[in-house]
Amino acid sequence: MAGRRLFRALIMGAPGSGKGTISERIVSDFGLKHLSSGDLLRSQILQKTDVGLQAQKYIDEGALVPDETMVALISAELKKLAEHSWLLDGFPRTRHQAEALHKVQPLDTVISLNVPFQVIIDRIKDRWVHLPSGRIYNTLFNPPKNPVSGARLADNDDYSPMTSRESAWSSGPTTRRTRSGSVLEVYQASAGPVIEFYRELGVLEEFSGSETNKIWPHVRRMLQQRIQ
Ligand code: G5P
Repeated sequence: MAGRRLFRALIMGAPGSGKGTISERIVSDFGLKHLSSGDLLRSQILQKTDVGLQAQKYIDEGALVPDETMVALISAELKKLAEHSWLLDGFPRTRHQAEALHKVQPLDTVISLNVPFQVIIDRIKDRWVHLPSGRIYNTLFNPPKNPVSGARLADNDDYSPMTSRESAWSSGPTTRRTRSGSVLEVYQASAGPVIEFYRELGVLEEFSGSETNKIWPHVRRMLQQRIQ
């Protein structure tokens, strides 16, 4: 639309902090295009592309996919969204990624979610993955819309509890140094420099809390003031 100012935002937060959930609400209320690095990777994995096969190994180990791969993947997608306002979810995750993005597209706002790790560990105990699509559900907070003909998730072959990560997390990242526990530690190590980068640029907005429904109104209010 001629004369319309485009708005470019990022949402970041630890795995399980509610980025995806809040992104859905932002997209619904403000009409931004949503680009999730995790969704993109899952799609590549399902299609068994070279990028997908490479990414699978890192994700299985709870590690970050290499910066070069991520920058190339996201840059290609952003080119398709050149005429749109958008919300990035999960990228950039390292300072290198943030600097690469900043060179081609500075951000207007960075939403950083601070949810205590113990809350995340507790919440993901109820998490299930729908194997054919890779979609993730929470039996308490966000159950599937079509609950597989009344069957319990545990009885349905399509669903799997996210035990590889969650059950290990439930013992706490500091008490059991498993691949799973390290996912939160990996986030903590890589996110600090990214947060600092955006704080220095003056675009960082931090939101702390334990419940998405309580964090969301604050995010919404901030965006209402920013998006015209
Ligand atoms: P992703 O896909 O970016 P994560 O692990 O960072 O994955 P995830 O797991 O999707 O992020 P989220 O989006 O922060 O979590 O949170 P969510 O899905 O909205 O909510 C988590 C769960 O809690 C859901 O079940 C939800 O219903 C529930 N929930 C939300 N709010 C509440 C609440 O208030 N109460 C309760 N009880 N429940 C709630 O990345 C996956 C992997 O891809 C690679 C990495 O290996 C990464 O681990 N990757 C990258 N690697 C390098 N660079 C990048 N830029 C990369 N991006 C992805």
